[in-house]
Amino acid sequence: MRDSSAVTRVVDASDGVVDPAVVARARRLLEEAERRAAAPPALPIVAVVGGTGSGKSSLVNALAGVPIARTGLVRPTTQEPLAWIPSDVDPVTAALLDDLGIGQRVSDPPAPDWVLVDLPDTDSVRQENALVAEWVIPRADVVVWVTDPVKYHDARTAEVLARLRPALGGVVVVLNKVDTLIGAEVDAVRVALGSFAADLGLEGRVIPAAGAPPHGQPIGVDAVRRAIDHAVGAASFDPVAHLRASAVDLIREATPTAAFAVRPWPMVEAETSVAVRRLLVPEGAGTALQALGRATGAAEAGGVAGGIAHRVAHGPVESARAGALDALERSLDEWRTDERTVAVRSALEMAMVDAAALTDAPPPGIGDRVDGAFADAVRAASSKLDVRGRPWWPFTRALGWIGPIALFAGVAMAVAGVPGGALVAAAGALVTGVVALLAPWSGRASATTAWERFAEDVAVGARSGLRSSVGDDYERSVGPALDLAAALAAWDSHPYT
Ligand SMILES: Nc1nc2c(ncn2[C@@H]2O[C@H](COP(=O)(O)OP(=O)(O)OP(=O)(O)O)[C@@H](O)[C@H]2O)c(=O)[nH]1
Ligand SMILES: [Mg+2]
Repeated sequence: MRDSSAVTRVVDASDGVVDPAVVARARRLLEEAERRAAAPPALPIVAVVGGTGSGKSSLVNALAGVPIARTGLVRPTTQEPLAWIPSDVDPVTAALLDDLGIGQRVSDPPAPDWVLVDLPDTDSVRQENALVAEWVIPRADVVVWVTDPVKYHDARTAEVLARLRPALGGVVVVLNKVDTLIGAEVDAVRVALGSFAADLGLEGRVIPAAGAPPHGQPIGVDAVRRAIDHAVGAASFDPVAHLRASAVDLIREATPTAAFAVRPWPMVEAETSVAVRRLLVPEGAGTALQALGRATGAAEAGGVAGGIAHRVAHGPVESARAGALDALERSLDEWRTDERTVAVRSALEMAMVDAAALTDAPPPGIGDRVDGAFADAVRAASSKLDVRGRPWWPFTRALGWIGPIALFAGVAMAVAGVPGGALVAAAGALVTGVVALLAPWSGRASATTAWERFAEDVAVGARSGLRSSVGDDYERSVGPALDLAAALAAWDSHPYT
């Protein structure tokens, strides 16, 4: 996706996340791109580049046929770019030359169907020259690299061209000043320069030329002109795409790495609430609640039968209840100091610090807010811990009394010789046994249901507590960074990097 909306989205999303100066530069590139997209210049721009003294200005003069550019012995000579233009240059091309900062223009004699720009050097001590050259080079349709037998292995220009290569359209390589070579040397240097250029990613033929030999006529000027014509025709370079891609590159480089690491709140929330649920719903508390349920069931659903059965199996009901309540409370309280609680809290705190770093906001203190959210969740869910009140308990409680009474009465009747005594005793024993088993079991089942509801409510409560106490701040802080990261991810990597 390399259209204007994708790049606009990136630049818009960078506001407030990356350095405003960078955003402003990116916006200027976009404006330039939009201007060029809306009104493409009619004429291709051909930029003449190279080290100082390689003979760029002299070659421009040779192409023009008359001296239009100043040449010289003093290095560097050219300090301002000069454009040789056709006489009927269109306003859009003229505006582009303004954008490129090329004020000097010569149209006498008129240039062919392209604009030839004589650039300052890329390698002299005057560093502004290289800046001017590097500004124009990636915006030109064709680049003519002029080098000579002495400095063709020009590291500085090579570095500039290699770096800008992805942004170059057509490239013409000229081996200038061949008049200083004799015979076979020309081919040897040309081959060496060709492979040096190929190593930089600049394919194509090397044109031997001499723009201003001290003796005799210029050499190879027509061949250079034809090579430029050919490169102009073949250039598939899209300056608009390049400008847009450069704007995205600027933003990407200036985006803090933390922006790519931030996670959306729902992800943080989901992880935190799983951890919180495990913390606030400890196994020990579940076991304690089941003991409490069993004792409560024995007493409340079992009458005397349940009480005796519980005493035999687990000791007195009252002390079992008191012990279970204590254990339950203890294990629910422990989360506050549990090291895992501390770990959850600091994980959240880290996420918030990362978020705050992106927006320069002070990191919010969240320890108390997290504790508060958890405590609220436990408090709200605690009513669900009630293990009493199965509807059939009054009935079984009655049976829990009737059974033992019938058992004793039956035994007494049998001893007294009353007929049917044994039957009554057997029925009493049966009822007593059933109630003694059923009552604690029912209490335990009731506790298990209560525990499940509690656990569910704690999870839901902790989640919504976290959202209201931490999540909104978090989302506010990381929102812009997430938007920018998403916009950058949606921007396909482009051919210029
Ligand atoms: N032997 C020889 N010398 C040349 C040729 N072309 C230019 N020169 C000389 O090289 C020197 C530099 O020429 P310029 O055209 O000013 O070089 P330039 O690349 O424009 O230099 P800057 O403007 O400083 O970047 C001058 O003294 C020219 O006379 C050539 O074909 N053969
Ligand atoms: Mg010059």
